[in-house]
Amino acid sequence: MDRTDKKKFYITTPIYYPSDKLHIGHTYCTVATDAMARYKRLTGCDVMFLTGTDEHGQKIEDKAKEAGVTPQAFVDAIVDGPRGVRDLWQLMNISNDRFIRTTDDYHVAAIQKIFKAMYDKGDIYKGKYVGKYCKPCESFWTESQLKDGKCPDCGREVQDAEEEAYFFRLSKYASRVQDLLENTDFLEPRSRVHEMVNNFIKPGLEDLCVSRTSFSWGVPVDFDQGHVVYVWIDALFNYMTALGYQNDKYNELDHYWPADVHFVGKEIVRFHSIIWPAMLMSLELPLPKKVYGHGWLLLDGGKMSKSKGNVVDPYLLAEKFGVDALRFFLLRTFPFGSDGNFSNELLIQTINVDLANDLGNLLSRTTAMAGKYFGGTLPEEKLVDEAQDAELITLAAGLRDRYEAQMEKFQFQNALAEVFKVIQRANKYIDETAPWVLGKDIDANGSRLAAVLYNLLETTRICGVLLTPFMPERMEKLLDQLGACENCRSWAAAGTWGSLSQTITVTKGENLFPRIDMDKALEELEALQAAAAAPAQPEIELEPWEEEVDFDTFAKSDFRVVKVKNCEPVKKSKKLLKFTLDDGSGTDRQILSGIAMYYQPEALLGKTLVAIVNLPPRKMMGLESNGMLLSAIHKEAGEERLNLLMLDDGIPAGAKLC
Ligand code: ME8
Repeated sequence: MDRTDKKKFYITTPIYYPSDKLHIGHTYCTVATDAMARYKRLTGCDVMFLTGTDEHGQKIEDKAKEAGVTPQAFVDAIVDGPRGVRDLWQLMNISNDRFIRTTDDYHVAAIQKIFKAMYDKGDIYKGKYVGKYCKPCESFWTESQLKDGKCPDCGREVQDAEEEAYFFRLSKYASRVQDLLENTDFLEPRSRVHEMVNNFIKPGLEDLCVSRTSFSWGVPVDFDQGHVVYVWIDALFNYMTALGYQNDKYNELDHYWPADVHFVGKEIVRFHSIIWPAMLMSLELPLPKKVYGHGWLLLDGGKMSKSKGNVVDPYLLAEKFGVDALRFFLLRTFPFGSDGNFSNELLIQTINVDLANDLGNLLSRTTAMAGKYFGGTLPEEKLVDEAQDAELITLAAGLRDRYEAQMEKFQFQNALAEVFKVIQRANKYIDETAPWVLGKDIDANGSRLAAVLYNLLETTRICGVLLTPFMPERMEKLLDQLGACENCRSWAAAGTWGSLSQTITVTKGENLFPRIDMDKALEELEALQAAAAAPAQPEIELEPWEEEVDFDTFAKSDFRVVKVKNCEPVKKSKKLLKFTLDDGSGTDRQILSGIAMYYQPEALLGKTLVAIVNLPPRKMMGLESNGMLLSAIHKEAGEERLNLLMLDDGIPAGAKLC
């Protein structure tokens, strides 16, 4: 079938903020989106599944500064580095079709055009943002950011201040947004509508501040230097730039937009259900069909967060219990629209009860009996016993429709409950039919035994197909063990009893869901979590030692204290920074240094550094460099680290090092 003949389905996750490594709460939303995308593909839809990372903003800038690296290097490590965001999604078998980073060039350029379009329309205007200012830190704060009324960074007194900023006319769209929320199914679950309307719209929507000048890590407003675009405008439009809106990188906007659903956590529903539609209304663009606000995974009743130190590492859990078991647990246990309490005990219990006991036993008992009594291949002849078989067959034959009804409402937990009702009924059917008794006299009871085993295999197949979006890798193995043909794995076959060949050959394979010893596993997990929480000892690699030189040669090197008067990137160079230095001689000294990956130029202004000043001048990128700044270099966990030598600011420029 051609792509255009299929029903399209565009689904997104929030794009993650790479200020820290992701935890199990982030994994929850992405796994849910993945299950939905896989389900839609199974039903025959043409799916676009987008995820990515939201990489701008003050928090990232601050964290990068703390880590002594540029914001770009900081986010690169969390997104693309080992055990980063991309690695996690690969491990979790996430089938996203696209991954967007808001630092991607095409996205940045598109955001500038979008900002300008709203400005040209008159929906973005320049005004004054009133807040608090900390002079020593040169930082602008809002009232709510203050700590006990003081600067949250240094704890000193702050003063009233104003900052020039751009505003979006959110107020203009208040009644249209209210109408959208109250009179359509745009936002679900319904309880979130009341929260939005009562808490945010009814008290009066104020215009939204959409640019900042107090930090620089963001998309620059290209018609007003010094302003960067508010991170939420930058972030929300990812859903459209990733399809080609205002850029040439992709060309799928007409095909996939509007999105069928945005899955988002409950704390960001406000941005998605008020600000996002208002901006789309401003640009006269079609609105997404739905925003679904899911609940949080809680630990001990509180939201997980790195700052609380109670992060649950998805890597650890997936490696210990298996990716599919973890995926299944997340969606089987917690109702998607509400909060749920995560615990390791609950995870192990779910694996043992649902997967090892119910599903695992059904599969292993059935395939083992088919092997034992028929050498793996069922005979053609079957003896049907209506009275005994009808209930199981009716239940299994109607499962796909009941499952579909729940999946269409994003009720993963209920869809899985439907599947497990059938699995439990099948296990009861084994007890009722007692195949091991029939097997004692194959000549007399062989055709009845064949019918019983067929009913069990067929039930397991239907359940296996419908569980595939949740456990793609394990279910493929399960269907292989059943000998299910390609056609038997389709959506159509999931709704058709009797799709499995009457003379099917099964193979008893590996135990797909081994039982877990709760006490032992909890103990091991605790040890692993403690080891992971302990600060890792990074592997340090040093440069090779140099050969000996005589003292006179060394003494000829003239090392001087220098002060940074100016520092800026060299155009068209990714590596070089151009320094204007006070070396105490009364004439400025220019030095070029290949450290742009490690430092932001403005962070070095006024710093006291060390330079060797009697090297012959060198030309780089057409500019002259007179000397070299000294820095310490080493490798940490395979990555190059560089630290400029910085001295006490009390030492005067020109002082000689000896
Ligand atoms: O909000 N349980 O990014 P983010 C369930 N960049 N979900 C959780 C969770 C938990 N314990 N903790 C976090 C952002 N999440 C923005 C999104 S979209 C245009 C921009 C969810 O990395 C959270 O609710 O802070 C959110 O939906 C998602 O993880 C990303 O959070």
